[in-house]
Amino acid sequence: MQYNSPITPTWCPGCGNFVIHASLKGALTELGIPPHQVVMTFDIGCAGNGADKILGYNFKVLHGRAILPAIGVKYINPDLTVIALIGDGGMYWEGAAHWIAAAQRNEDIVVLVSNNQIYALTTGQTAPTTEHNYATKSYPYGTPFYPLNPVAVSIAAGATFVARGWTGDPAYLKELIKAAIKHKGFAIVDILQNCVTWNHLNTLEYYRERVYKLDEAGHDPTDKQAAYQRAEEKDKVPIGIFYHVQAPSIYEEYPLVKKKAGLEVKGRSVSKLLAEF
Ligand SMILES: Cc1ncc(C[n+]2csc(CCOP(=O)(O)OP(=O)(O)O)c2C)c(N)n1
Ligand code: SF4
Ligand SMILES: [Mg+2]
Repeated sequence: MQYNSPITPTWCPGCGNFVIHASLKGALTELGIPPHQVVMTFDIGCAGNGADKILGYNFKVLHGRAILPAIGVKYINPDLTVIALIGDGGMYWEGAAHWIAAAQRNEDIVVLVSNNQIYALTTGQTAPTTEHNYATKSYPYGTPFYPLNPVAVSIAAGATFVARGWTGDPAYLKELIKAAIKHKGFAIVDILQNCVTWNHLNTLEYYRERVYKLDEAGHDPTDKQAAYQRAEEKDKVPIGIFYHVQAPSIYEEYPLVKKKAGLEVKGRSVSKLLAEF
């Protein structure tokens, strides 16, 4: 496959990140997008360690900051496919302000969240999506608060494409990623990712008993209230596209933003600055 990297992954055997990368490679390949037209920004953490495991113009950034360079790249070259890959800790806590702002502004990027419901690389601390009462390194007597709902918050913030995937169904995940890439505007796929080392509650078996597909349940992704109701379900876990509408991106609303960001920096041409650099 043209996206395969020669670097051997260091993830634990059975880690859901293998599935996410396989689904992403399949999605890009089936959409006919070559690696040189893709820029991927990787956060810190096990998810972030995928930066050299898939070909593309990839780079790693500080924890919680993967969205910012993605937006910058898209401003300068809107023809590129720009994808930020982030863990649940980096996205929903350290990077939460960037997540909300990018959704509000309908920035034209794709965000894929490896949501293993734990801080994995730092050996198993409570994350924003950790289940109530689950005992972790940081809360050994059980996580005292309730998990954040990434789908509901993304919709409320203004995201125009909001989906949930699961590493137990790679083919379905690939289709969700393809739909996110094709979407014009802010697209987020919260991916329930099994972490075999630090999350012994939300396993593949746990979700296998609970997941169902929204498109097979007659869900209308243009219905915002229905999307919220599905997002709030607890006993069953819907996967698929919760919310999908077309809305102007920040470029279409404010063409001057694109012109200024893409062509000039304080009155000087970007190409001239780059030549000097
Ligand atoms: C600003 C900052 N805070 C904390 C850390 C330490 N740190 C490194 S990886 C990590 C956990 C990341 O968890 P998550 O984003 O969920 O990714 P995962 O490892 O679970 O894939 C943390 C807290 C850091 N590198 N930078
Ligand atoms: S600790 Fe968890 S998330 Fe990290 S590589 Fe291992 S299984 Fe994957
Ligand atoms: Mg995590």
